[in-house]
Amino acid sequence: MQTQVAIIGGGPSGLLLSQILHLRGISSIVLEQKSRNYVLGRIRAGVLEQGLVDMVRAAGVGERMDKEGHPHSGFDIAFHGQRKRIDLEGLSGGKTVMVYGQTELTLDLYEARDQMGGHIVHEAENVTPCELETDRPYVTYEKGGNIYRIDCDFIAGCDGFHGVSRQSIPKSVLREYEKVYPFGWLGVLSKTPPVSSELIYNHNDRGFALCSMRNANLSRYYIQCSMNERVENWSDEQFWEELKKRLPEQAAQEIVTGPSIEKSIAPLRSFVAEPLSYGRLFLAGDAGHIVPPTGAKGLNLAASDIYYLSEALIDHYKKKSDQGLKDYSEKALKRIWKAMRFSWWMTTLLHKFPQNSEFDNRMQETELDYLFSSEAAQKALAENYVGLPY
Ligand code: RFL
Ligand code: PHB
Repeated sequence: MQTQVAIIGGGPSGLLLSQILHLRGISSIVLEQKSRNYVLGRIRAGVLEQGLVDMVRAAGVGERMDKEGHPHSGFDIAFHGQRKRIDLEGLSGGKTVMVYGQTELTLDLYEARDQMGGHIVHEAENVTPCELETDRPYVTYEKGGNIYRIDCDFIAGCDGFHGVSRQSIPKSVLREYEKVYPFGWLGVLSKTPPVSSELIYNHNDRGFALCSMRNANLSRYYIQCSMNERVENWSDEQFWEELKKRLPEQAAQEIVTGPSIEKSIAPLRSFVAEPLSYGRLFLAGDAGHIVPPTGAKGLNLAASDIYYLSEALIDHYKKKSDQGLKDYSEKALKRIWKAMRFSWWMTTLLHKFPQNSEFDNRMQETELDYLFSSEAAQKALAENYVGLPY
């Protein structure tokens, strides 16, 4: 087979890239290791920055998001019996975020690609990017016992943290930065009305908790748990009981609980690979970097990578300019490191760190106290939460 851009990974990064390129007349084939149902069964992000919302609309897939998504103009932080609203809109000069599930966005992208005759191969095994250093790279994969080859001009590595793309860059070229946090998040999705119309980030001596939502009758809650925790050890009752202990009194009293429809544990990690390009391979999204979910930045960073990469590819094909491709890694990494910093800061601010000294704990409390009392500090938070400019 032949295409202009071979895209490895059919998550939000790969699908969004494929859709944007299609609208500019650039062909692509998406290779996804899992089935479509498996991809659509993963419950992940829920908060979209304005930049991503704009991209989704420009890509012609914003209709359902605009109908069913919920713009949020603020969120709460609770700690030691206090609850402070961060007025995102007021503090950021009018910007808001959109609550719309990554699962829904991925479904919308699949449907758009189907309608436009997009070529997506599911259950593609042993995907291997080859000849990256040459100007005729190709990708091989296996399906149904056969081996296939796709010749292309470029390869986009959109295959997430565990994908093959990053591993194809020689160790001598790749530099990796990593911080693994000594805890995870246990998340529950339930068909219950959210406890609050806006998100609540809770700092508590028993550990962090987050109240989020997908819609008026679908709630998403998370509690910080130990790294070695197993999801089987948590009944729904135990989850709700622990969550209530970490919420402000009023929220604990008002929360509506019910059976979980999904329950999973996610480890918390910060990770950056440099550079994000090697020859004709370009990494985007979780393939190149991971943030802990506390700042709601993972999917949004994937979107800004796709913004820079799609512009660069469009310049290559339409303006015969390769400057964007040359600059891609450096440009994307500038924004990535800032989101890394913000996600690390939010994580450090709000979680219970088992190894912390009494001094460390007082610093954390003082940081929260300062945030609650300083508009300048809240402004910095809001500016980052709604998303730095592309
Ligand atoms: P994905 O979504 O991991 O998709 C990669 C795809 O590549 C496939 N793949 C392969 N395909 C072919 N060959 C191979 N060898 C392959 N290896 C892997 C995989 O099957 C998969 O389909 O990466 P992508 O597209 O870069 O998207 C990134 C986002 O998924 C991720 O950053 C966010 O979900 C992170 N995240 C959040 N981000 C936000 O912006 N806001 C949030 O509110 C937010 N909340 C979250 C989150 C992530 C979480 N978890 C579970 C880690 C909450 C949680 C709990
Ligand atoms: C979510 O709704 O899944 C969510 C929201 C905000 C975060 C992380 C996850 O910071």
